[in-house]
Amino acid sequence: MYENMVTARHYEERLQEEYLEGKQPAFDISAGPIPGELHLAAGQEAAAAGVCQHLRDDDTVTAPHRPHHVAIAKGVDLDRMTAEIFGRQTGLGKGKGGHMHLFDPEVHFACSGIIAEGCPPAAGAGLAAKKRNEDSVAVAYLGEGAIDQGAFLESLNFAAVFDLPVVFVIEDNDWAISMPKERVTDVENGAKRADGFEMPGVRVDADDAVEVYEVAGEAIGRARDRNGPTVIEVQVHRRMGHFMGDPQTYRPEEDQEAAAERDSIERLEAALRDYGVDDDAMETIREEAHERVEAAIEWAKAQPHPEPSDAYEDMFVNPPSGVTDSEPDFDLAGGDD
Ligand SMILES: Cc1ncc(C[n+]2csc(CCOP(=O)(O)OP(=O)(O)O)c2C)c(N)n1
Ligand SMILES: [Mg+2]
Repeated sequence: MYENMVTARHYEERLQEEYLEGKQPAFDISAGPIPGELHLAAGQEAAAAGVCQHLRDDDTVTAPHRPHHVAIAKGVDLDRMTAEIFGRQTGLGKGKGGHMHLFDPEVHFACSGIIAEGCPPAAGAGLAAKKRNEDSVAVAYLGEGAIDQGAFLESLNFAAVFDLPVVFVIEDNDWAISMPKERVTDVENGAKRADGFEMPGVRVDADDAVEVYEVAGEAIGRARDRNGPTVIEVQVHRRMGHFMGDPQTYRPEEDQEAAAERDSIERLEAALRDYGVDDDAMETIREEAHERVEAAIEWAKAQPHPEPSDAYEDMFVNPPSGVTDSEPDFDLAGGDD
């Protein structure tokens, strides 16, 4: 868990540096080696590491727009994920999806920029496992800002009715962009959403990886043993803005300071010391994590960009009604239409 958490934290620190290159001084979001938005999850690593530690490659994980810590904990290929974030041809999605759309079929991982969108596919993966008589499970991650979404509530119902092996993990970082959760949600404890579907709902009040690990172990064990779904909510802390470049003018300074003080990585380090792990061993893990991150970034940046014509590959096209088998005829040089 420590290895995953420090890898994710360092990865994001490095992405931040790369992201800002060329974007200043006026913050041109399309400039630099990582074009587009970038949502960082620093401060949320415990929710990823504590849950994914229990998972196998054939277990499914879906994540939202803030996916790096979860992808790393699930074992997504770091090189190809990084190439995707840098928009390169050898990226997981051939450089077309960017950081919110990472898909790694090898380890059954997907994420999406549409919030709560991962819930129905996770329920689908749970249904598939049940029908195939396999003991794999599915985990859907979502933010506290997504718990009023229909996709989440319908997935809870579906998973409950069919007793599916699904665990819903809410990362409560108190904010949905600039919206504090108390202004939009009637419950303080999002795990209570489970009550309406007669499934267990557990909240982990501190972003404590060990506690998350214990709670998740029980939920995933239940799912694997065919005893149905669970909701887990973990209190995490958003150390950064909603996305890179967010000036956070809406956020009280005390809140930002509190998030910076409660560091789940330091908390785990203290726990590891109590378990008898010495600082040198942790330092070695950190050094190895840093090397892995540097190697992934270096590899990704040396990869080719997609060709402009690649934009027309791998697309779903809805033909106009009445047209069923015509081949699209695109003229890249700028033809008649
Ligand atoms: C269905 C949908 N509505 C609105 C948005 C725009 N949007 C992107 S992130 C976000 C807030 C998400 O907050 P939360 O779920 O708490 O996740 P966090 O950003 O805090 O990790 C919103 C409203 C979206 N992506 N999808
Ligand atoms: Mg949130």
